[in-house]
Amino acid sequence: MKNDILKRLRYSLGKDAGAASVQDWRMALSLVLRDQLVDVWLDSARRAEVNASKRVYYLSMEFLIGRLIEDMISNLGLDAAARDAVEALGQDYDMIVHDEPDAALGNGGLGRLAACFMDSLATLGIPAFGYGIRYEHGLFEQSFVDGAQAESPETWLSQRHVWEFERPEVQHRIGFGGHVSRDGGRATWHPDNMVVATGYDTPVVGWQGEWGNTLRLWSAKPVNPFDLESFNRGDYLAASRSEALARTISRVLYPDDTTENGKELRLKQEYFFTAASIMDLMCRHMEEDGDIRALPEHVAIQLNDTHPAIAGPELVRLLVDDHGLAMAEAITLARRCLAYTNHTLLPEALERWPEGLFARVLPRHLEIIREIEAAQQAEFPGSPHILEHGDVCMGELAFVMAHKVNGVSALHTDLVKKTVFAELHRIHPTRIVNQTNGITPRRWLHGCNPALRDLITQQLGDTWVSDLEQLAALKAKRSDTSFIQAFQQAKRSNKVALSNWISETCGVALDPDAMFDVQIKRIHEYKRQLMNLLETVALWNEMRDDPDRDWTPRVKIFGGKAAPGYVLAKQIIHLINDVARVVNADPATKGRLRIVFPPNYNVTMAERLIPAADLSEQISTAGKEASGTGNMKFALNGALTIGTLDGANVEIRDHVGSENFFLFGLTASEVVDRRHQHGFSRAAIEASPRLQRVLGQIFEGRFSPEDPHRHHGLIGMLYDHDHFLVTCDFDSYYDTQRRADVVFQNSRNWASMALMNTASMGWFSSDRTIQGYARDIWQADAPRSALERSA
Ligand code: F58
Repeated sequence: MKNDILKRLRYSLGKDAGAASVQDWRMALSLVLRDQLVDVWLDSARRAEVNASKRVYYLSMEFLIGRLIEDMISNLGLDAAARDAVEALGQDYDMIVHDEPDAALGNGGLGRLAACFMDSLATLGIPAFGYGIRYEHGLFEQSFVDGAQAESPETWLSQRHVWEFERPEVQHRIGFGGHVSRDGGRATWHPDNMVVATGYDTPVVGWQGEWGNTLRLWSAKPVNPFDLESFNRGDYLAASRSEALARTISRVLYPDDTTENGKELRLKQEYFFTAASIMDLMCRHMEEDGDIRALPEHVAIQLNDTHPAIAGPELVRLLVDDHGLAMAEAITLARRCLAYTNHTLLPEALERWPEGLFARVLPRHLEIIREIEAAQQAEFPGSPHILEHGDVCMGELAFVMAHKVNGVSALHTDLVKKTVFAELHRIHPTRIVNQTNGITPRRWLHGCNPALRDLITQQLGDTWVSDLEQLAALKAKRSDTSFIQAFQQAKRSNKVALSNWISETCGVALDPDAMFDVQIKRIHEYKRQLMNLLETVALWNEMRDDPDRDWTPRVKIFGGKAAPGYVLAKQIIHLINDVARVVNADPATKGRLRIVFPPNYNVTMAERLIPAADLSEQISTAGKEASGTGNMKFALNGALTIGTLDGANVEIRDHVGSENFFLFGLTASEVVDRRHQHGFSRAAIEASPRLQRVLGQIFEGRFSPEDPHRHHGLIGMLYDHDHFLVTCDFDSYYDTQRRADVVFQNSRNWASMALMNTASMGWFSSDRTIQGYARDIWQADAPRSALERSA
């Protein structure tokens, strides 16, 4: 390996060892690893073709993959070899693997889920392609300027992305706009604008390197590189206009996880990657099989939310306009290939496009949507409309064009049936199914938590990594003193490492024996970071009032980005930073309370924070968080959860036991009832002197003396429009936190509760989730050996 690295350094990067930077060493090592992936990857592709296997196509606007180097090393079982080789070359191994920038091609849970699914598909040996966009700029970088969020562009591609293979020969022309002509019954779309989608392939090799799938990301290029005539005239801007326009499509990840704005570009991005993917898989099918009517036997297309919902009309368009099928047959055939995952009930996040915009950008698709609508109404009169109030409703479109629709946790699926798709569910009672989310244990335990991984492997051997339910055997160790001590020791070493990192990056010293209480996720009103902060201020007050009490020392850790246009979320960030500044400077609570908010939360930061957490904050308003997946990562790594009965928290609590979970707050149905009570938030505030005091302090500028009015908007909102019931759940949350304080003081008992969490989380492996999709939705089997291994 050492020689291979030197060879790559010299012949692929053109450097000699004396002149190589950390980045050069990292790239040389990565290229050596990539070479080792290629054989299994190509072999897997060949086996899928020879066996005419059904392939899964996972269409997602987002793949939040983070760094790949450590995944690749450990999936290939090369941890020791890679370290030895790099050290033999006199280089710092940890520095080199930490040099890789995060591929942040996603906003949050939905994108990270797609990445976990790619890992599980490969580990289970299910032939699959992930299809998405190769954004030039991923999720923006966050910094804090005087406590306020500032955004700057992310530039992951400024260094070469070493894992990918550019495929200049894989190209599809994608049209926009124009008009539709008719010749007899046959329609032809004449777009007035074209771009080319070019594929870039990243191999995704599963655990122990037995199977490899492809993540194919599309980049937009112009049809003609530039306009030579304008160039020769000296008009250089005009010469490159078409190139700039084409490239805009894959330029930036849409950074808003609240509303669907930036309309036209976003719609074009969605159509761009969906059409390229559908054309790509159709070409593959026609080459391999040749019978278009056999498509559903060979193809399962999963739509990750409605973002690729245009896949339905696009598939129908190709079947009718290019392959000559009748409309009714095309719709039925397309439906047999398609399935749709819903990730949200929030009305503002359900996509609707103005018909006028659609007519302008995708005129033929709008006609086809009208036909789909007519067919649905003819068969099921009174069915909810796809075209409504001048909008194209993408949720209804995705539902009608899918043979299965799934929610992402038991509670969420139940609410999907009762709310957003109640009427469609009545008409199609077997279409909605549940597939509770999961997380890959390779990254979220084996990779990120070596201390705990080694302890578990000492006990169980290493087969748990691809069969996570084996962790249940650890339950027997809950009263085993020496095992519990080792378990505590693993957590403590992670907390020491995190403390060192926080001291370097934030300049705040932490006590590793304090309770590390962590809330990391996108900043959103429904996720209630604000409630966590109000509770922190209340705790600070009480510590100051009663300094002699035996307080449990706490470190409150926040992490997360706010969508740039989401004003309230940005105000919450500012308030957290303002409170942190005052509390951290207070000698009265020194050593007992600390607040840290490291900027630019991303996958890599999650990998540092999660193994070091004692308490996991999963405190969304019940009924609002579809599932959550961070909640699973924390529990798997031995944190206790403080949480509401929301999303997958419900199932986590069922698995780990109610005695090992700090439950508080209103239930989803109580939330609905409470909202109907006039003046509910003022009543809740009046009933809570503790909360009144905190709100008063913030309102008076106690934490922002330089700008005392800064947080008036937020506090006013709590009095008058507390849509997410922060005020109603506050007291119950505060009391539950104090109960957690008491439990934490008995560290042995806390550790055995934490162990019960780790030991009970096997079911939340994304391997289980993917097996559920394969069985209930895709009818796609893994080759025997992979299934046996995971059984
Ligand atoms: C998340 N959705 C859910 N959307 O909020 C979370 O509960 C769930 O666990 C996760 O999906 C996986 O199922 C989410 O992350 C987005 O980020 C969208 C990005 C594009 C705009 C609309 C929101």
